Order: sequence, then C-alpha cells, then structure tokens
Amino acid sequence: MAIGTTRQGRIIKGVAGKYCVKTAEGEILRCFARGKLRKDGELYVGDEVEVDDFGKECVIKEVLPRSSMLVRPYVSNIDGIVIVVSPLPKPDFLLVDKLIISCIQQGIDSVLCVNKSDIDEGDRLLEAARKEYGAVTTVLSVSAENGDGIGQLRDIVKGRYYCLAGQSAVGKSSLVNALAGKELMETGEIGEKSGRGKHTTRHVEIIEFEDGTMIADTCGFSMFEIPLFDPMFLASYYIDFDKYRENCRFRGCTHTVEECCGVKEAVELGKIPKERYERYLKLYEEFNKRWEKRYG
Ligand SMILES: Nc1nc2c(ncn2[C@@H]2O[C@H](COP(=O)(O)OP(=O)(O)OP(=O)(O)O)[C@@H](O)[C@H]2O)c(=O)[nH]1
Ligand SMILES: [Mg+2]
Ligand SMILES: [Zn+2]
Repeated sequence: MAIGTTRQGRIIKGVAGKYCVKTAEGEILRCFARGKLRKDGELYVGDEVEVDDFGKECVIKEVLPRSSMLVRPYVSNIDGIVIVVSPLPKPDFLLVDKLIISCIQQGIDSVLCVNKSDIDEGDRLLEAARKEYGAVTTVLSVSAENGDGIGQLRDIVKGRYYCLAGQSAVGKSSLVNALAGKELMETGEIGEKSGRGKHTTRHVEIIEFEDGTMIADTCGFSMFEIPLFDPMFLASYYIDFDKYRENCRFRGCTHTVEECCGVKEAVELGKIPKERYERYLKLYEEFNKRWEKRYG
C-alpha cells in the first residue's frame, strides 16, 4: 500500500462512515476511518484527527485527546452548549436540567436561549426560564425570525466552538442561519397534530464563521439519559443549591427525605424554584432506580 502524508484536522461532518476533515489551512479532506475507528461511537464531530492523505483518498488513523465529549448531542472538544427552548414545541425543563448537568460534568459553558421571542406571549417562557435558571446559567431572549438577541448570542460564542442542543423544531438550525446571516442549514416545521418537530437535521455539522467561531448544528432530541453515577452526588451539579447546603443538618444530605434540610427550607421560602427542586427529586429517583438495578 502506498504511504500517505500525515495531516491533521478536525472532523466537521460525518455521514454513513464518510467524514469531512478540515485542515488548519482550510482544506476539506474526504476521509474514511481505519480499523477500530470504523466502529460506531469511535469518532465524534469535533474530533481532532490524524489523517493519511493518499491524494484521492484519505484515511483517519488516530484521534487526538478530547477536551470534552457529549453523547447527546454527539460532539467533542466543544467549549460550550447553546441550549435552545421555545414556546412551541412545548419546552422540556428536565431536558434543560440534564444538559446543564452535562456541561458542569464536562467543564464547559452553557447558555440558555429562549428562542421565538416573537411568539412568546407576555414573555411567559422567558420569565419562567429566568426564574428557573437565572442562578445557574446565562438566559438569553432570542428570535431567529426577527433577529432579536442574535447579536448578544454572537458575542457569547465569538471565537469559540459551541454546539446547539434541544428538542426538534425549537429553531437550532434557524439560529445557525441567523448567526451566519444566510441560509446555510435546512429548517423544518412543526407537525400540526403532534405539535412536535419533524427532525429535519439528521447529521451533526460544524459551521465555521470568518472570525473563527464554530457552531455545531445538531439533531433534535427529547429523550436522554445522563451516564450513571452515584445518586448521592447529583445535588453537587445543582449549583443553585450550593449556598443553602450549609444549613443541612447531615453531612452528605441528599435533600430528599432528610429532616432539617437547608435546600428544602430554601424551597419552602421560595429561594429555590419549587419546580426546579421537584425535577431534582424526579431525576434523583431515576438515578436511584438505575443505580440499584446495577449495584443493588
Ligand atoms: N416564530 C418563530 N419561528 C421560528 C423561530 N426560529 C425558528 N422558527 C421556526 O421553527 C421551525 C423549526 O425550526 P428549525 O430551525 O428547523 O428547528 P431545529 O431545532 O433545527 O429542528 P431539528 O433540526 O428538527 O432538530 C421552523 O418552521 C422555523 O421557521 C423564531 O425565532 N420565531
Ligand atoms: Mg435543525
Ligand atoms: Zn439537605
């Protein structure tokens, strides 16, 4: 077999075993994967890879160490997630909670974009999002439709690499187009009967802007399980609980059934939103069940 030149680049798209790798010089190499990298789950969009360049054909032979890695959406080496919700389809805050936990686990940033501000009557969703997440992350009001808040979003992602994440039809691809100022990505509709999205975006793809900003458009999803860990650590990902934890009587308080719990007191006093705490309990239960099934 001919010996190729080794080159480096980043996977910006991968469909059915074929990958587009962009080099530092901006050249796009069309690649296959070698050996075990051919298996599902071995290569992520965002991966920095070494490629054997045989001229017509290129082969990915190695993945460089990743700084971050997510399974939902399926991306690597990101600096942060733009979590998108909208008034329609109906927002799912449990999904938002899980994405924020993923960000904290991976040591990356998050921003919550309340999209479709043009149809958010009385700013209801925006107000709810601010109440639930104001103490946790940046909450932005945006509209891909009329350009509202897009400048602020652009400032946040500038020069960095963010992926978009959220349910189908919340407007992720529309936001990429708004940020780019042109129609790069295909956008879809909401089913009239179901009120849900139609999963228009089928592949993760990185779009690079002239100033070096990179945005990965991703596929919508509603179900997602965080990789399992001991439920006793769940509360440590709720940074808005932090300052009330010192009022818990017991060390290692899980803020569920214990007496004299500072977090529960804060919920009673309205300092922690009740709904946020209730979702915590739900997720705690979910983790407990999974944990017992595996280790019980
Ligand atoms: N009114 C309004 N509609 C919007 C806005 N942004 C997106 N939409 C509409 O919402 C629908 C879904 O938009 P997409 O950008 O395809 O949504 P997506 O999140 O990429 O969906 P998937 O690719 O299926 O995950 C389209 O009909 C858009 O025109 C907005 O700011 N305001
Ligand atoms: Mg899309
Ligand atoms: Zn407690």
